[in-house]
Amino acid sequence: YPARLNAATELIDVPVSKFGPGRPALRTPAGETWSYGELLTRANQVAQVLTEDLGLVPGQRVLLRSPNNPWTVAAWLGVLKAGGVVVTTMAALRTRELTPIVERTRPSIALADQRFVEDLQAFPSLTVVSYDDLQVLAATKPTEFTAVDTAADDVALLAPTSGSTGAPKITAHFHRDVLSIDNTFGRNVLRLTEDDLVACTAPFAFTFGLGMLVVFPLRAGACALLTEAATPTQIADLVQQQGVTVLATAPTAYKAILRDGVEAKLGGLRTAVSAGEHIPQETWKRLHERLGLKVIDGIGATELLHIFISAAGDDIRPGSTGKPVPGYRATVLGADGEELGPGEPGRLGVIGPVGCRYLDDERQKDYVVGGWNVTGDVFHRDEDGYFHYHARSDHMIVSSGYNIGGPEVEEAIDAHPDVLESAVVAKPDEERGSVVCAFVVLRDGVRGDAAKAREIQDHVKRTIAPYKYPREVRFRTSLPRNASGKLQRFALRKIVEE
Ligand code: 3SK
Repeated sequence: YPARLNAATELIDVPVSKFGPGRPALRTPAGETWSYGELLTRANQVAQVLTEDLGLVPGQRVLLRSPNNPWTVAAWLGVLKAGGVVVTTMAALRTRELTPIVERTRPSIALADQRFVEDLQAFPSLTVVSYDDLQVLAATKPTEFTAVDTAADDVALLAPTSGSTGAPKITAHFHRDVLSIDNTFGRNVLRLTEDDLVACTAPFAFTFGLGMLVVFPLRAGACALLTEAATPTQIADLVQQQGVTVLATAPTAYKAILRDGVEAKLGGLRTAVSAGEHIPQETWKRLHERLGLKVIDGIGATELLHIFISAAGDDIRPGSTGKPVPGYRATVLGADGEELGPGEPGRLGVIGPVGCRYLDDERQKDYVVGGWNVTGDVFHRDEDGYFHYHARSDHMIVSSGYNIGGPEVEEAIDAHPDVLESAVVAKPDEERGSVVCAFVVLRDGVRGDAAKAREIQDHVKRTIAPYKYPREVRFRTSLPRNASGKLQRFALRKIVEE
């Protein structure tokens, strides 16, 4: 990348010249459409509101709080154009969860959808502007704005990540990082075209959503369908009604779509992407059998901004997550940081154009070890260089000296016809060190009693090595998930440790 680079110029000014101002850039289910030209105009006007009315100077941080909608994209680009730094937050967070983020990132301005202004009033250091007011102010501004001449390695984005304990870490990403995710995953794996309409259930505040709905579509001249929180069934309806060609969501949504028997509504998809969690093989296979779709699985991290191991089309090897995305290298590390050979499971290490930079955080030294970004996932690499997922490193259960990968047990439980979903954790046990404890959500109308627990245990013993079976089964009506839909396994661990 050139030394001077403003990511927003590359994401909107350049596409307007390349694809024309009239192409649709953003759509909403309510029928609103913003062209590339309109998005550029509004981003320019937001930049002027920030600099002229709110006194933003380059390097200052601007917190955004909103569900996915067109004004958030304009705000995102406007902040960057004005030389500011975007601080992303999930709309679902409340004052209590916003407090450590605001304290750590110290934004001076917040732009928020009017429905989400209230929780921000708790922070006297913030000038809070609602989108309603932003629109009024923006309408008075000229449509042109020359982006601030930022350096390629000026920080553009501060993205909080909750981590498994819930204590937020703030990842910092440069202007060049924002473009880099397109030059790696976007161009080489996803390959959007101008004809694509992309939908993604992840909020922009989760960098999976930012890439899928802002960075990749804008750079390809494609259109993004922006939806606020939607259930998997609503997503399937939208895909069908709106003619979505590319869907990106988490395995949980694909599982729920299959469970509800509405997968035929995804029939118009050209591409489907799964990230956020490992997709069980059973789910991948069923989508392939029923729709002919080869879902692109991917593992990414907020620390590395987006996906770094994945595969598409004929490169997909079912059961494996894929190979390092072009631009990245990956390895499997042993307990002492040594690189392990094929077939040996260990901690995943990744190096590429984007790496982890926590804002003032001791945990940096745990994440970047010997130059590798150590993501906290256990994988093995096969002879052909494909990476196979085992578990989060904190999701290996050691019982009587046996290493049991949690996801493997969950896949076995989920294959029981009465099970909707499950999550397993290690329960401390005097005799065995720990035992596998399963939290199981049953399908509607199925009774969770001791007989059903035994049936599930026997089913697991028949499906995988019997020593891996859950010695304890607890029935639940749902599993705890965070605002981006990730399972909060730490909440389950807390229950069994009490
Ligand atoms: O969790 C993931 O797999 C992920 C994917 C893309 C971007 C960011 C994340 C955390």
